[in-house]
Amino acid sequence: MPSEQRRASIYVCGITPYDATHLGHGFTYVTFDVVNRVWRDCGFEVDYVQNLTDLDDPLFERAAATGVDWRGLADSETQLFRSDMEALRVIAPEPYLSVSESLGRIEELLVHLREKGQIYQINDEYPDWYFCGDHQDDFGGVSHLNPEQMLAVFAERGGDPDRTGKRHRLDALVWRQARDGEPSWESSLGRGRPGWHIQCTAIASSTLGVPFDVQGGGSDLCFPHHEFCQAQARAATGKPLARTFIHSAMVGLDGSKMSKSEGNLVKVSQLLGQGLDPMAVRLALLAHHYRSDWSWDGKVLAQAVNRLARWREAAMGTTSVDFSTTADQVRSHLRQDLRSDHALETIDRWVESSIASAGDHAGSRSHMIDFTDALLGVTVT
Ligand code: 5CA
Ligand code: ZN
Repeated sequence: MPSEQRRASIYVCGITPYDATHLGHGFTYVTFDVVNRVWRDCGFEVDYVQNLTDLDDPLFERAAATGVDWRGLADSETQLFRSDMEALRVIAPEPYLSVSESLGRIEELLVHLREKGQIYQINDEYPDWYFCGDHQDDFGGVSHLNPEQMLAVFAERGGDPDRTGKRHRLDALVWRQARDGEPSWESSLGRGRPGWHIQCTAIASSTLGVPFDVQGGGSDLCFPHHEFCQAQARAATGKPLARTFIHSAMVGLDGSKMSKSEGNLVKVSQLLGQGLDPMAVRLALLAHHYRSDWSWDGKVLAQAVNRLARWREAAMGTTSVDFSTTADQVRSHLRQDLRSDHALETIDRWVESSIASAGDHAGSRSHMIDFTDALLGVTVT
């Protein structure tokens, strides 16, 4: 729970813009949008920051493979992401900072870490910089993995445990020296570009201060990404980056994780392009608890379309059923464990009894409309 009265802060890891927003991203950002809405409903002023990973290998590789300019690819995918989020009624983070406009913040943090002896340069043809930190102290506090598990996951998720010249196999790249044909920038660590984890550490700590309340993202970011963000901030400031980490579950398709690299995507823009109501997509996402992995299929969508139609019917009709008790129950489901699935079922019960009992409780109808709009981001009018 937020520690400062009336103010809460959250940093959610943003997209790498090389392909369109899929339902897995949609689930993650709608989940944190509900966190934002629930906090606001509790009376907090919310500081919500998000990054855009517009400098990273997968983006450069996709641009090279398809023969397009990486900047153009990043810009057009970012535009599409923003319009998808708007359609899904996700409240926009502020600031929303790209890595390319945050190079100064990243360099400042790296210079500080260098002064403290927390990063070192490899002695070979490409003298890249690595974060060594203190691997005994608190490392593992985010992911709770043992060293063996860490090594395995590190290799799977972009790490380079076997790079020669590293002091420790888990040390993370923080500044990659320029290679021919790769985009690079001048800096006091040499010409190059930042590694992944340090990007988020720098953007989050410089905008929100440390420690802030929550760092969020999908569960695939727990290790190594969030573990390293936490370790780097601690090495730089002596304080944790975030007090709490929240990870949303993975959305799959046909039994495997939906991911750009696997290519098994259901894109938000595709569904909307087929004429699907964005509120049905939002309801389909909200029907799942944020900590349980789930798979997208036709049934999930059909249920959401049907649910939206029932909610709209109730919102447009007359009712004799008071909404206040329903509102209290929904609040409590959301505040306790972000049980959006139970919240929707609670509203379903009001909707069905409302449709079954026409009356003249007009205040209750408008209460329901405003409430679902504010707390769940679902418009039913
Ligand atoms: N740019 C980094 C974070 S700094 C990144 O992970 N980008 S991403 O485009 O791959 O993912 C964007 C967000 O969506 C991340 O929070 C990620 O954890 C989440 N995400 C990715 N795939 C899924 C999925 N299948 N289900 C749920 N969330 C997902
Ligand atoms: Zn991140």
